[in-house]
Amino acid sequence: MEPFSTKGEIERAVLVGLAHREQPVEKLEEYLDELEFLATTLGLNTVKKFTQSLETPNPATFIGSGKLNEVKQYIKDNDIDVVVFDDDLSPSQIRNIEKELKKKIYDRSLLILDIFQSRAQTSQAKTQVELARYEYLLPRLTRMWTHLERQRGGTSTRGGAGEKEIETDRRMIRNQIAILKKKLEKIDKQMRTQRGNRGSMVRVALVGYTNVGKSTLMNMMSKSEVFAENKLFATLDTTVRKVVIENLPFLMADTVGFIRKLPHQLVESFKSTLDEVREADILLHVVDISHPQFEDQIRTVESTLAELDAIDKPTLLVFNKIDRYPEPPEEEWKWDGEINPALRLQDLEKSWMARQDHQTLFISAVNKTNVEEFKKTLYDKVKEIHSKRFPYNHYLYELPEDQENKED
Ligand SMILES: Nc1nc2c(ncn2[C@@H]2O[C@H](COP(=O)(O)OP(=O)(O)OP(=O)(O)O)[C@@H](O)[C@H]2O)c(=O)[nH]1
Ligand SMILES: [Mg+2]
Repeated sequence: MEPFSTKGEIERAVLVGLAHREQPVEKLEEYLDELEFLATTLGLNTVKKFTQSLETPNPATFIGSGKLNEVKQYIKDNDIDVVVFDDDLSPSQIRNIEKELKKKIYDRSLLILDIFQSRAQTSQAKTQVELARYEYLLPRLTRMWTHLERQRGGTSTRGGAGEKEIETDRRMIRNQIAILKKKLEKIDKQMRTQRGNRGSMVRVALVGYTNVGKSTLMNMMSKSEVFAENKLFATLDTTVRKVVIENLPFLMADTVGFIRKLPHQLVESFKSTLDEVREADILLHVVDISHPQFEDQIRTVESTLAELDAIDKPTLLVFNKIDRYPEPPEEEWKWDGEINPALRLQDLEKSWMARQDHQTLFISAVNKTNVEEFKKTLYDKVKEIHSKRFPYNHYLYELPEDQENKED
């Protein structure tokens, strides 16, 4: 299936975000910026962002009816194709909103699912995404959706689909889900065998929020050509490369990035891709320190790791993109009032290094700043595990200076 686009040209979108009890209004702008980045990644052109504050979301239409009317008027006047909500909508909310606006409705999960779908390369990734997308759509089938999907498949029913078509589609989707699950089981088995054949080399996995520079770091370490670009979810498939620092060989895996509110269907169906993370000996948690929300991103990654049962592994926290860190002007960091001063990079480094939970490193993968320090730290970590696992072949990782010491 193609991503959800029938027009064949860049579609115009409005975004809708809601502040409520669990989602403070101060965060809304940042969330919508990220949503716009997601929309751009899928090829949508964001024309306007609507926001509203409610105590709790409206159970019928998510936003209030006044706001919905405002959106309706705007999309009429401005030739809008798509309306994107920053939160997940319930099946009935989607139906009600769609009935009112008569446009394609995306919620955050569907947007992410469609991006994944447009980026999946291998049979495994394609199957995983398709399964997640069907699981997501099954309870949410609407007349509009059925109509659009059928148009894409060339079996359009003029004037929209009826209940009967929707029921047929439901049955078709249930069948597909069963087939896809079987197919995945088979692929998983092959992957397990492949991983088994790799022996007991130490395994390091790059993890982190999307677009932080995991693949760039992987390419730097292994001289491989993993695809890296300034878009969200450039990587979907796990790539594993053998890396050697000094004489010490180990395996390094680059995997899919995480994001706030990653649809749980995706986490579920990507579990086998994420086995590389679950089975890793060491995690390199890469952080984009130039991103204004990097601390939120760290928390998102940590809770996703917890969901994967991988939170307790030895972890190096690698702060990347220090070349882009926005240093605050002097009057801001010297501020000694009640509000926290903006931190300079050196202050930030100190405060993170003072924490005891993880070892931290500050690098720029693009400018190659502190890369030697990074390699040395990683080397020490890998060596620790390697020497326990292979107590008799310690010669493998001898550094030139170790040899010199021995000759003395
Ligand atoms: N300025 C700067 N940009 C960087 C650095 N490292 C990576 N980038 C850029 O950040 C963007 C994302 O890099 P990727 O390596 O694709 O990031 P990723 O974490 O693999 O992203 P996903 O696969 O989408 O999760 C690219 O445009 C890189 O060139 C860095 O140290 N400094
Ligand atoms: Mg990547």
